[in-house]
Amino acid sequence: MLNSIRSYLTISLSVLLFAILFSCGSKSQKAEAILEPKSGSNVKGKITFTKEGNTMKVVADIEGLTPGDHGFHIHEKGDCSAPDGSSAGGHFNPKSMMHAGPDSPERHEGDLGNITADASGKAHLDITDSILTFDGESSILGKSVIVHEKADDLTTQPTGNAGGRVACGIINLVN
Ligand SMILES: [Cu+2]
Ligand SMILES: [Zn+2]
Repeated sequence: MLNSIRSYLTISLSVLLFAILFSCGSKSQKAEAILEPKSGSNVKGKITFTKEGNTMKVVADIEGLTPGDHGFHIHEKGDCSAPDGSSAGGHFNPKSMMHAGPDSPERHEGDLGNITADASGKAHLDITDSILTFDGESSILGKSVIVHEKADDLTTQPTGNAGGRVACGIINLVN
């Protein structure tokens, strides 16, 4: 009698655990970074990262920029504390690649190219990326997004010569 109750409980618990694990695994994961101004700028904004199958959708809305192109990267440290954003370290590069543009198969994982501000200083970006991930050592979670003063030339090593850092935000999972 006691044995059958025990095995019934064991089976029930296993089914429950399996159900919990399965529902977590199948949920689409989303993260966001809220930008704070750096280097005396007025740049603000939000970036969302949504995992869709094997790709990552990246949507950014940023304001307070000078018109034109601004380097837009994920940097290796989730630390925006320095007034000039230098605490975020270099470009996120877990696979030791060269700096390049977002469409290059060999690039820093964090190389998202440029974001372009209009005459009013607003920039909108909506891209799908095949390299960014939330999994393992290449996960962008806990890293930071940096927006630069100048355009990323997609060539100069290892920074793209994008100048100072005008905004910084840490990437965190959201529901
Ligand atoms: Cu950068
Ligand atoms: Zn880079």
